[in-house]
Amino acid sequence: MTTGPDLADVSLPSRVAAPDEAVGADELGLAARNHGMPLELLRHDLTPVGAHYLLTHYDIPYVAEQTFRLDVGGAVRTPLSLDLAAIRDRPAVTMPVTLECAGNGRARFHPRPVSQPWLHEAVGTMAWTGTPLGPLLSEAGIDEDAVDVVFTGADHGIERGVEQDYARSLSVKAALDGDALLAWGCNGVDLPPQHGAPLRLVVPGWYGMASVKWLRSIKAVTEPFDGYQMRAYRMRQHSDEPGEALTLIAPRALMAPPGFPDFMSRTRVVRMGRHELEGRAWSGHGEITSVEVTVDSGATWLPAKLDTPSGPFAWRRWTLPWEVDSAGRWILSARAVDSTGRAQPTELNEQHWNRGGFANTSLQRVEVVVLG
Ligand SMILES: Nc1nc2c(c(=O)[nH]1)N[C@H]1C(S)=C(S)[C@@H](COP(=O)(O)O)O[C@H]1N2
Ligand SMILES: [Mo]
Repeated sequence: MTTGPDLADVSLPSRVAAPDEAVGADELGLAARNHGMPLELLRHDLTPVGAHYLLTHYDIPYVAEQTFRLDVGGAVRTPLSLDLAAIRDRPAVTMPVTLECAGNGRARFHPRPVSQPWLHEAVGTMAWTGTPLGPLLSEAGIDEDAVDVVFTGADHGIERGVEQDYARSLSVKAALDGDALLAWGCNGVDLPPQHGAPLRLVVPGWYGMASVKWLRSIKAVTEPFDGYQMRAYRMRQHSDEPGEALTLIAPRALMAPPGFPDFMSRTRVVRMGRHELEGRAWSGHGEITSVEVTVDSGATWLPAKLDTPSGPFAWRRWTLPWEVDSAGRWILSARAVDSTGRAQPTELNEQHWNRGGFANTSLQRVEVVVLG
């Protein structure tokens, strides 16, 4: 960690926007780098590679495949240093995994925590190809007294005055027994640079911050890992409280916007007749067991039909026929419940605010004008 006079101007504390404060140029800059998935692509089971959302805290590092090594060390019996060929020679699996940024929905909080200003679109599902993490760690032989496994990326930056390599940890148990992959491919192609080439971690069911891109080192440690990114991703009301760590993804349903949009407002325009509403729902805690949809601004809720998901960590498609027989203006929305009973709010304007702007699963508001 480096702090000092040179970093004074970048050591600012996190900030919450004033009630009427517009998104600033710094937030716009982040939004332009870290694009979301256009919501109409919720119609696709797998998100096309270039349309999956992106979240990169610093720069996309240049990592040369020829000289790449993954170091596995720390509190292990047999430290390993593997090149890409050795990793790709290991048993491979391909599985669809829905990734969602913990900050998805942040810009819809009132007041708005100033950071990457996601509305709804920080989500995507790709078929990730890689080798399971657990067996590799077992071969290295994690020491009995190790508690966490730290994953470090090749990217480097400063956040609130703290200079760092991007690093996150999992407990030894989650790393050994979980479903995490060391992935080199997505949707049948090699990882592109922006998604972590040549190798990244993918932790199914967890918010995206756990899935470390440009992975260069895995280290078992005997003290709980307390790096910057572990302290940052916590639910807090005030900046001085410890807060609760973000882990698994909370349930959410989104609707592919029906009809056609107005260019600026994105308000939807729909003609009278029969439409099929559709979208996707997901949860890191368990299977989605119900999706309810409102077509009358929250007055009534109708059960949607659920398709079979393509895997235990992939979003689930839902559909609902919608017969439109009168002109008007409505808010449409959907709400998800999972097998653990976790659920989205029941009211259209209900929000559970926190200072980091995390896990905002307040309901989507799809504004629709029905033409007469
Ligand atoms: N090395 C590294 N890994 C990272 C990040 C990062 O900035 N650096 N961002 C994390 C966050 S916050 C998210 S939401 C996901 C996004 O993955 P994607 O850009 O492939 O969609 O990557 C995670 N892994
Ligand atoms: Mo994220």
